[in-house]
Amino acid sequence: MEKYKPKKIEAKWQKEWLVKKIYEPDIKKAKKPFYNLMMFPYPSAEGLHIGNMYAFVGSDIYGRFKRMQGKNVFEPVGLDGFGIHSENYALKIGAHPMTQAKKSEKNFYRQLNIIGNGYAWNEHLETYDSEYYKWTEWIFLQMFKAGLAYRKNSPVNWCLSCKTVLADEQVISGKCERCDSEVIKKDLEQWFFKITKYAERLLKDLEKIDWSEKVKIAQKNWIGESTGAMIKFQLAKPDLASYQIEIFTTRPDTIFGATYLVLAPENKIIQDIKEKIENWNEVLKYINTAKNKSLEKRQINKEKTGAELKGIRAINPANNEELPIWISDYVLTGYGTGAIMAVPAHDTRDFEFAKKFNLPIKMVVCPNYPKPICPVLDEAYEGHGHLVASGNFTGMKSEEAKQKITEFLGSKTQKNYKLRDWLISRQRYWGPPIPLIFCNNCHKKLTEKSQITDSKKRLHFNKGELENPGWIAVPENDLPIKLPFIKNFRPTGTDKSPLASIKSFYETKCPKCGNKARRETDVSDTFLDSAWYYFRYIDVNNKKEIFNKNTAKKWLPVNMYIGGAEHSVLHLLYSRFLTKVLKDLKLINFNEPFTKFRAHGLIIKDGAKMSKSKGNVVNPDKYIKLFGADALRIYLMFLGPFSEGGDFRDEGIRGISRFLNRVWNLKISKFQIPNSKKNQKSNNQKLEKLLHQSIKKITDDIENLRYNTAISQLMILLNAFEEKAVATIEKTHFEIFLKILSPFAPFVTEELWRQLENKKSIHISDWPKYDVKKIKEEIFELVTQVNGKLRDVFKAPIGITEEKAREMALNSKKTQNALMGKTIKKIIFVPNKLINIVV
Ligand code: ANZ
Ligand code: ZN
Repeated sequence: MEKYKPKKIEAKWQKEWLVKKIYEPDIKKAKKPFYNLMMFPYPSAEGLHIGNMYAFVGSDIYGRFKRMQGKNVFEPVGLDGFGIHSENYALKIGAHPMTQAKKSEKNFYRQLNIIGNGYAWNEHLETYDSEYYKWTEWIFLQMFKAGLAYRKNSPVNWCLSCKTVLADEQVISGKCERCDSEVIKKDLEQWFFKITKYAERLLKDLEKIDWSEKVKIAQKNWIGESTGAMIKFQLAKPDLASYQIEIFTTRPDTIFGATYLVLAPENKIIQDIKEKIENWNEVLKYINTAKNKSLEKRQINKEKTGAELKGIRAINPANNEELPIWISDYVLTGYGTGAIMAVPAHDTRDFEFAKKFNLPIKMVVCPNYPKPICPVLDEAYEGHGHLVASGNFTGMKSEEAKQKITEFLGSKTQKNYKLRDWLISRQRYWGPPIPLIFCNNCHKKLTEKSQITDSKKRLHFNKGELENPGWIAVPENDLPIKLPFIKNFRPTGTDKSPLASIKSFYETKCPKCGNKARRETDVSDTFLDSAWYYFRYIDVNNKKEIFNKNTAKKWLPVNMYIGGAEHSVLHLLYSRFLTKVLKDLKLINFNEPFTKFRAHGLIIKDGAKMSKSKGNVVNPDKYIKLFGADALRIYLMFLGPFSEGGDFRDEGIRGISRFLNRVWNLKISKFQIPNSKKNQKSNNQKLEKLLHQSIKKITDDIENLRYNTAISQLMILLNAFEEKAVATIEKTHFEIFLKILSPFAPFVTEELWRQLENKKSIHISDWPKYDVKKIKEEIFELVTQVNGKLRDVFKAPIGITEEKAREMALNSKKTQNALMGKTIKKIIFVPNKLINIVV
């Protein structure tokens, strides 16, 4: 008999599976569709490392399991090869991203084949393929037409190393999500998607989806809903009386304790009233230093800084007191109104600021009412209590006063969100062009008053065009706007993409009026590519539409989505947003893209997360060559619970390889055909019981992604098969064993299964069911009687001795009560049934 040679059998089955297309569901006709998806990878030519493989294999095991349970599993794969990540890699190795992409793709797909995952290769897709990005552009157009894409000048995040703007979600603790370099603020005009319009829905619908809790919490915090009021403070100078400063507060109940206002340095009103600011030079200086600090830096910065707007005062609408106005970078632009009323007695940040600049601190919420002896504050009291020194509201509970004071000021309670709009344009080369054109002529028409109404009618401007005068949508028939091959693709470091110097690209005609016009030369953020790919997988060859509606109805939303938790507020939020937009565009009939999401753990190597930037990457190829993909798969899944990851130390793989060798040899040494039940009945019974217990446990474990414990059960089962007492193994038993091992080790199980003369692949066979009768624990209910009358019942092991049974019976309170004051005459014991005490 042959030895176990993983290399040989793995190559053989890889080929065979591709030819027989056993992992291709019938997309149109499938009766029990199950969309099993792994988060979109963005590999470079360095390819898959063990950490990536860990995630992919974990997702695949689940898919294989569902397939065997009778579902038509769709497990597509592709790659996100557009974007800064791939472009940076090309820059690093001195290649062109367009040629590099093809190399990376080839290597990546090769690796995906050898790890043994059951992919539906017919539906692969790559984001840099113009057949794909045509639809990414199309989505941009729909957003624009629906008024969900707009251009705005504002301070934005700028990565010094990537030389492009970044969305807020891409700035992690003040650093670039991609390259870890410092992010500063720049004033630029950029394209944004109105994700804030969906804040409430994004928050509410979290309740309806089955996702890892930590991811839901991260999204909730990022969306950051708070309830409060907008309150207007009039400026005090008679000639400034037409100016108002609007603030957002979650604590309107504390308004009588406001002792000054603070504006974000960027707040527009400062520029409007600068003539009246007596110390303008000092204020301007402060504004300029604040400008370049990233948002995170401002918040991390403990030492409060600021400048007073001298000569200007605001009137507190609650008591008409005049308050000084300051600017400080602890107030953020883009949140609320970019202005606050400072209540130092009840807000820690205000307290620190007041202490530093010697501003009054006035306590208005007292925790120990009705004895309004307010404690002397050495820190802000942020809790609730009763109002003091608050005019007519004095004595009222602060929670109640929130509503009452809001009404009294003629304002309304409202919700506010931390979430900001998605900055979508990038000053880079390697991405889908933004399908818009700027036309000077149309700009004029839409801004010169006399012409507006007339042109609007004549030229049928859409919502986006009306809201962004001069910007014209590319006609859908002209898509895709192909990204040209250009030699100098390096980021320029200015606010322009390298495409801005390619005349043949940007020179064009206005689709509305035919005049000379200029294409947008920024490209869109990669996160747009990956926010919708799961819609395209189901219909990759559709030339006419983004996807077929009926096919989408059948397959979506994704049933099981597995991926990294680091995308909690990036990819996972953008995808939810885009799905809601597609719903509103009536392309789909559901609100959430991923019904179930589970975050996988991370693979640690030498104490750090395995990643290219950490330089601790392990390439799976070497291990696959040595031990086979099956061994590596099991080794990885055995490291710990899938949701927690584990520490990669390669010593363990040998052990797993031995395990697979034992499985292989088992067949040789103990296999018996045909099914004969004559010998060793009791041993086989024991084995059968363990087998059925294992089916139950492993079914349950896989469903809950506890792959590590499923594997230990398989090991226990193998030990039992190998026991000396078991001389032979029944075919059906061994087949069951192979089936429950197959999601973990698809190759070796397929080989052994076929050697048993099965014609069809094990991977499309039925998942075994366990027999409840066979796993019943060997216990019975011991009935306890006194004079033939039932007094108590115990669970006892079958075969319990009379002595033990007697002890149990006599220890029972109920029996003791019945025996009270009586003498025992005799005890009758019926094995495995009852014990009767005669008195
Ligand atoms: C007065 C007040 C009194 C406040 C008090 C708090 C406690 P959330 O939404 O939970 O983060 N705030 C409002 N806009 C701000 C901005 N742009 N930058 C920095 N801080 C801002 O908290 C909202 C509270 O944060 C608001 O309520 C405001 O301070 C501050 F005893 O107003 B509060
Ligand atoms: Zn025009």
